[in-house]
Amino acid sequence: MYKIIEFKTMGDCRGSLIALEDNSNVPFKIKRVYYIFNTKEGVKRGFHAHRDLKQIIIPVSGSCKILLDSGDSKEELILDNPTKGLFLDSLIWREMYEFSKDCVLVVLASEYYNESDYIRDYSRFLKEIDNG
Ligand code: T46
Repeated sequence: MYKIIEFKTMGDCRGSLIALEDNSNVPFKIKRVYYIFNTKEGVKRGFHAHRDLKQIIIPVSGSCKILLDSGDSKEELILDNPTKGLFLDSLIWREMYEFSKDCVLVVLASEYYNESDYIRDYSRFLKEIDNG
């Protein structure tokens, strides 16, 4: 399952501000935050799913495309709005590409980094969702 979460923007004449809080506009306890930036032209990232991890991806600057694959259906989204976060539940295959030069993705994660939570092989992903 995935969905777009629209964040409330606090704005005044100086500009805009968005606050993210556990179990409020973020539907899990945030254990880790990382950011992806300076992605080179033509590079593709992702190509994995997570067994348990939930995340929210926020394009705080620039844009990229993301292909989301549940095993049954695929959808391509454009991430280009810092007021909208993409919530990704577990067991969604993702591929990211067409990063603009100024693209910065901030990612909020429900768990600490754990390589054994990654499914990096697509046929293994299909098997795990079938058995799930
Ligand atoms: C995801 C997408 C959206 C760490 O050591 N700690 C971390 O917290 C993370 C996220 C990564 N790493 C290491 C693992 C690799 O050696 O950093 C390197 C790059 O990670 P990766 O190749 O997994 O990067 P992406 O952009 O393909 O995927 C990342 C996240 O890993 C992943 O969870 O959903 O962004």
